Amino acid sequence: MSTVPLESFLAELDRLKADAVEALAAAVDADAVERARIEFLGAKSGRLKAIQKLLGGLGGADKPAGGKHFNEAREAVSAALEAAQGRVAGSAAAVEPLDVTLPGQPVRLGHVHPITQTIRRVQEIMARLGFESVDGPEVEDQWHNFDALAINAEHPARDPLDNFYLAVARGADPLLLRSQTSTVQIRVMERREPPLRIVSLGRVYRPDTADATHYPMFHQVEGLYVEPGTTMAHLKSVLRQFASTFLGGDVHVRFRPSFFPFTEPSVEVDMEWGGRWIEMGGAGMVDPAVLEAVVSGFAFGLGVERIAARRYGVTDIRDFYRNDVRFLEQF
Ligand code: FA5
Repeated sequence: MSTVPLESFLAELDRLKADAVEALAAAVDADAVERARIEFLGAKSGRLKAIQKLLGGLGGADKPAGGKHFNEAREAVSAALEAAQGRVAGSAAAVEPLDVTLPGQPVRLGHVHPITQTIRRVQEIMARLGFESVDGPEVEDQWHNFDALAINAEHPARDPLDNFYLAVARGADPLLLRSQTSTVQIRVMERREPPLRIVSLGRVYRPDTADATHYPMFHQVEGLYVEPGTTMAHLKSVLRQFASTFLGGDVHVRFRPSFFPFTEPSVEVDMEWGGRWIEMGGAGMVDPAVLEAVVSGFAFGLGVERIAARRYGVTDIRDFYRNDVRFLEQF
């Protein structure tokens, strides 16, 4: 029996391996993979079978090396076959036709957050009372948040521990997250002449510890009314009309003497709630020093979370910000 040289046996094996891997990689469907399987791994006339027959013709000393290479080649071709089978099975699933007559997956719709609902409702009620909605920036300079409101340099309300000051370039005037919406009173009066009837609703920030009636970020509704002949009676009348429309029924509104540097006289505005009085905001006649004009006006600033809590019977304003869908879904 003629001896088969090891080199030509290995070359034959390499060619077969390369052809098989190429054919299997190119196979686009299950039929093509099956044809390649028969060609290379077929039990009767597969090319691997033909090479296996040559093994017997190798010289005795070459047989172990030849057998080892043969086994490796067979494993490589089998692995390529498995990969190709997996690939065409996957693509068969992917092209499975879509049944457009099946019922759709319902999309879960969210809805407007109760605080946003409150803001929109307040704007609507105040618009009917003739108040136009305006906006102001949340990042403020000290002039608009303090100085222009007669909160002078020594005033404790400016304390770094009571405000969120922002880091700015050395030497520049520090900016801060506004601590009240009264800033918007100033911004409006800088641009416009009386008569004025505006409301501004937006976020304000204070490093307060969160509890049932406090949160470090909350919203205020600021009102400003400037017109000759305005009195505290107008202020109370507007707040009462607002409160009874927003909260429904005959809500009791109480004024308590207080102090704000930019109003004179100043009051705290309380509303009755289940037999208790809750502070909803501050108000007063705009101080002539702030108005810089011989015209009278009033201003007020109420906490939006507090009036929303009162309206919806929520006992802890932190619930508005816990993002618990079971809570939010109720509104
Ligand atoms: C002011 O902020 C004044 N700018 C209000 C004002 C406007 C007075 C116009 C005069 C004229 P005060 O700090 O009291 O006032 O805050 C007003 C309201 O904001 C409070 O009554 C309360 O309802 C709400 N509030 C204050 N701090 C918080 C807080 N941490 N969380 C939730 N609500 C708050």
